[in-house]
Amino acid sequence: MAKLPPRPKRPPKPATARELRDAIAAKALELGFDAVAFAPAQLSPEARQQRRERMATFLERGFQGDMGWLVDRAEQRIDPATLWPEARTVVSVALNYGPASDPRDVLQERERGAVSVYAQGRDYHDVMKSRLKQLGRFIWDTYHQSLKVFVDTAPLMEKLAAQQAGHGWQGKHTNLVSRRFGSWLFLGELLLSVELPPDAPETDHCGQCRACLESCPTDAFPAPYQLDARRCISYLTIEHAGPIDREFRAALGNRIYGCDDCLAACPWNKFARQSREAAFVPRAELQAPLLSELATLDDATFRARFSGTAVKRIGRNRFLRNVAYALGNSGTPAQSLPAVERLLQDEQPLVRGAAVWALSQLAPDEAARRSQSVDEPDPDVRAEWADPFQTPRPR
Ligand code: B12
Repeated sequence: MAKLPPRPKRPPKPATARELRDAIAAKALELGFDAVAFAPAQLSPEARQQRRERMATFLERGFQGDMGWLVDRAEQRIDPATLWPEARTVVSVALNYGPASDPRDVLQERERGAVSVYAQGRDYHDVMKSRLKQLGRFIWDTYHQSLKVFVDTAPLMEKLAAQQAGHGWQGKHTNLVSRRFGSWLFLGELLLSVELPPDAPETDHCGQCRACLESCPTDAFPAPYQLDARRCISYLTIEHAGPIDREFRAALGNRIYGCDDCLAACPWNKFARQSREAAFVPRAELQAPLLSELATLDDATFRARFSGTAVKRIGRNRFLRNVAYALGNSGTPAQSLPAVERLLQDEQPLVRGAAVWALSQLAPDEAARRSQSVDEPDPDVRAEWADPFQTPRPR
């Protein structure tokens, strides 16, 4: 939550609730948001109960995996008013990050890495937060209204807030789908202590469609509208810290940071348009980078190359782990093996362990031969060598 600036010296501009709402909406669009809408911050008892039950189901089934922070403040996530009891209005803003072409095209280029669309430009957290703060400053300076700013990291369910404000609906892939922007919206919020006229919530338009559910390479949707994050490639490549379970390694393909398959499969994307946001123009180094080149990154070059992007958040070791699995899936031993050899010598056990698997995929006989005489200090990496051809565990 961002801190409020000091109280302004000028007296507040008098405004009716409608005028205030219109001024906030106009300012948000002027700041470059693609859409802005309003919802009440107070939930009805029925809505609160429904959210509580759905959250409980998610957590009981362990769908959050290692994301313990989803459990820690579950009650606050359910109800924005528990975050800030004076909150009366949620201002929900959205930024379009629609790609220029189908992000799944790069999945065919197996010697290159696929970075999901949301991470190819500048880190959206920074872009959203800076604009939300500017919007907050405008409201505070002009109207002296108390407020709090949120994006992503706060315990607030942003998709539900956006659905309530009418930006779209939570689709079967669990993300917000918009009639105007398809699957490609970033979300952010500002809470206000003043009550403003709300927009109408959006209703579900998924119908009988199952395109997103069927597109998932790891079968991460146990049911429509439910995601088992532990199976989601986005979670596995970004949030999960240790080695990725063998069951998923082949399915990762060349995805080295996040996944767009369920988003890209949505038929509502036919109404989507390319982002007009300069900050989200894909960086050359994040558009289909060569895996063999990424394998040479040390901590300093990783940081320098991905400075200001979301990729930097996962750190060099986790990123190189993903690169190693992708090299194993490249199907091009002649090109990939030198990079795998390099990663087998890496200082980090996480990276070495993933490289053992890559070797077993690209040169099985060589992996079997070397596994007979391994000099490896780390027990996890030794376990990878002990049986590099282990079959995946059944689900
Ligand atoms: C944790 C998290 C993740 C986790 C878990 C994802 C998830 N589905 O929750 C992981 C790491 C997997 C992830 C991945 C991605 N994320 Co994320 N993530 C978040 C975060 C921080 C919290 C979401 C959360 O609270 N999840 C907890 C569970 C309980 O929520 P849920 O899935 O919505 O579960 C609900 C449904 O199952 C529902 N439900 C159950 N039964 C039924 C039945 C019906 C009929 C209905 C309607 C609903 C329903 O009830 C549950 C509780 O409300 C938000 C930011 C935020 N603060 O909201 C961003 C956020 C959701 N992520 C975002 C993005 C962009 C992504 C990725 C696309 C990134 C990528 N390309 O790799 C993927 C998409 C994967 C996917 N299909 O969801 C955006 C989504 C924007 C949008 N348009 O919706 C957000 C909002 C960030 C932002 N500020 O823009 N993410």
